[in-house]
Amino acid sequence: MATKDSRIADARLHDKIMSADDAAALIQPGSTIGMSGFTGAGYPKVVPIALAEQIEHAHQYGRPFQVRVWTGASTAPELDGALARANGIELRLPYQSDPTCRARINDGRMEYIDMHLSHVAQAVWEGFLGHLDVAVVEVTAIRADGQIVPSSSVGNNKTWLDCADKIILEVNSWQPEQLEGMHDIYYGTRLPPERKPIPITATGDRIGSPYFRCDSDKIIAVVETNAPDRNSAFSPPDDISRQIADHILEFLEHEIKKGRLSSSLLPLQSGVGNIANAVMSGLAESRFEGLTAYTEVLQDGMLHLLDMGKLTVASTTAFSLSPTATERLYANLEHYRSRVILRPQEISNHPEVIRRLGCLAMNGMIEADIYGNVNSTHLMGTSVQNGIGGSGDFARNAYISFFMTPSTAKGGAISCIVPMVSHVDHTEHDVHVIVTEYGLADLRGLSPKRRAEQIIEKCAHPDMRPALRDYHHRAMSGSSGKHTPHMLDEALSWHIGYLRDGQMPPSR
Ligand code: 0RQ
Repeated sequence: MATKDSRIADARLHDKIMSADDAAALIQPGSTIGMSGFTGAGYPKVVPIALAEQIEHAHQYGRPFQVRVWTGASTAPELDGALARANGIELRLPYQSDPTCRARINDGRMEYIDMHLSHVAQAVWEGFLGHLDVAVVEVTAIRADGQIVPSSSVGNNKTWLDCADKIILEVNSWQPEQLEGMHDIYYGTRLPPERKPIPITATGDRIGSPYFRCDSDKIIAVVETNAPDRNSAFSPPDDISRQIADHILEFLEHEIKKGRLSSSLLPLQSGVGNIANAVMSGLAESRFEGLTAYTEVLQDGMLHLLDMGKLTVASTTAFSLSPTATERLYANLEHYRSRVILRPQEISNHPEVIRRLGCLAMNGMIEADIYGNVNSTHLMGTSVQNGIGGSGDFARNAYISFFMTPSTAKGGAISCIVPMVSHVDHTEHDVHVIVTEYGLADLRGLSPKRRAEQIIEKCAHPDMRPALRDYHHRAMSGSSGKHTPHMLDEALSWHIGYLRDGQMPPSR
């Protein structure tokens, strides 16, 4: 039964309110589950843990029990961590950043499909991913008319609610009721050939409803919770992040001088992590005004820009805030409601909209090669770190696409600028600007050989430059093709050298 202060106003659901254990018991082994959750926001807090316990219990009695888990993006230890530790995940998509999942994927015990985040909903509708059995979705409230107030992330929840056979809702009273009205759930997407233009022409446009629709007959369980999102604190920008941010700000000033940008820039997209957050801090100290953001995660730095009034509006699919920033946001939701829009990830990351608005896309990377190909996902070519996330949605369609990294990793043992990346996520065609603490290489309008000169001289660590110059020089004379000169037998020897001897570049 609903309690006095229940957020479940739809009386039809009152006899479906139950404990997490009872709800999890309704999930069958082998199910495909669409769960809410995007960068630690809006994920179900208790049903996945209860499910993990039931899986462990089944395994103790020798009964096989695994599920396939689809989400918006990364989640939290209570979801990915708990299910992975129980050996409960057969397949995971489209993005994760959980250490236990990562270990299991990389030792071959878990299947992982690493997808562009904008592709997921359409792939489900098209049937490429198979049948969706159950949706487990955190929500803020259920209205008397059955419409649902979404939570702190939207992700793929609209698609899960529409496509799943059965639905389990977690109604989390930790999420403030004042979130109501912030979301913009667009129900106009269609599959080809019925597809129509998405009518967003400015970052702040609202084109949908504040609520999810949901067939209440499909709801098999409603679980009441009161638990915080996983909010991790950001470390204050270190010197390297600050230097990277400074190079980007200087570049933006240069673009304004050239008349290619105005002082309100273009809608900003900023990826996950401390470097992206440092760039936002740099923007706070800059002279730029009237900024907007069309992005997929709203981090602390962007909230600060909103507070200062420098950022006028932010469109996102999820919050990814520290505990203190969450407190600030949740204490002032009336103020932020007209300035923040939460959209489904198929819209926040939609190539059509990103191209139309002309976003400035800023994403982290693991390594770039001298010709500008970028690896965002793989360590040493074979182990996945997180996934491509939304970086590809934005990079290919941005007005300017930036990729940022410290020049070296592992205490200087690994160069993040290499002759040939060990895995390609973003090709040379999608990468406009590469930035490290040493400088910024503007690759627009340059042929491969000219790009190599810029990347080596501006971005590589000075200790790594002689070996990179030497490689490029020898490749220019020894390569069979002179358009993108490579010594193919040597191209990946940097990585091989590190794997073998723990150092790169290879000693010659
Ligand atoms: O390993 O922790 O074992 O030391 O890689 O490196 O420096 O902590 O990475 O947090 O800045 O994230 C690309 C992963 C960078 C991120 C990536 C090792 C390094 C460490 C991680 P250890 P850092 P950051 C919006 C957009 C794709 C998704 C995306 C990412 C580990 O930005 O996931 O952009 N991007 N989404 O030591 C070998 C190298 C290395 C290396 C670093 N060259 N070789 N190892 N490492 N460089 C958000 C969403 O889509 C949700």
